[in-house]
Amino acid sequence: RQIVLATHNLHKVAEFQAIVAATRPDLEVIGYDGPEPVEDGVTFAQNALIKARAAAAHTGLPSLADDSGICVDALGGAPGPFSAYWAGHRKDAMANLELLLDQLSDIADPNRTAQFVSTIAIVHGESEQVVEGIWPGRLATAPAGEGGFGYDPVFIPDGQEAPERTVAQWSAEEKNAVSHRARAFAALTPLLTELS
Ligand code: ITT
Repeated sequence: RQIVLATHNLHKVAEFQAIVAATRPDLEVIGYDGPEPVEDGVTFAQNALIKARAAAAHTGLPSLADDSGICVDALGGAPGPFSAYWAGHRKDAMANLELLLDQLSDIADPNRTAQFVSTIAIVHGESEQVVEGIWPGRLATAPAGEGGFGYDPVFIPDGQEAPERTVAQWSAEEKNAVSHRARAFAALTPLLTELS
């Protein structure tokens, strides 16, 4: 069964393909290269639906979209849905995470808590559903690690044995087993049965 993944972020494509291969090998995730809609929602769910609807309308296939980001408690949940552009209009991951660390420079543990959030919308014909996955942790004081993308070098997931590592220091397999995206996909799985 083919399912379209409506994202232009190649890191998300790679992570979804790994998660789906491990949990739903009957599904074939295909990319979307059609027109990119204006993401003018102010919530993860609104933006995920905007992207999934555009791909479903263009392809006629069941379409998934992920809208995601990091929500920092000391910043009232920011950057949240604005994570990709936090330091300006150009998507610059290093500038984004440096700005975030600057904004938290006066905040010490235990007040550096944050969550990665992945909101997935699935649109299939008239049916629209939205699920969410949350990955709790806290912000490091300096970036570490080379793996992953976005804010991975500054996010330290909860529940690790010492020495704690940022997600960028984890393998892709470790991340894809427990990430916000994996949790959202797990929540989506019961809704996918009608597609098999
Ligand atoms: P699409 O809209 O085409 O899917 P995008 O990268 O613009 O791609 P979003 O608008 O959902 O996607 O922005 C998500 C941002 O949140 C992303 O650019 C990262 O900065 C951050 N982010 C999301 N998931 C992440 C993860 O697993 N690791 C690190 N940062 C992540």
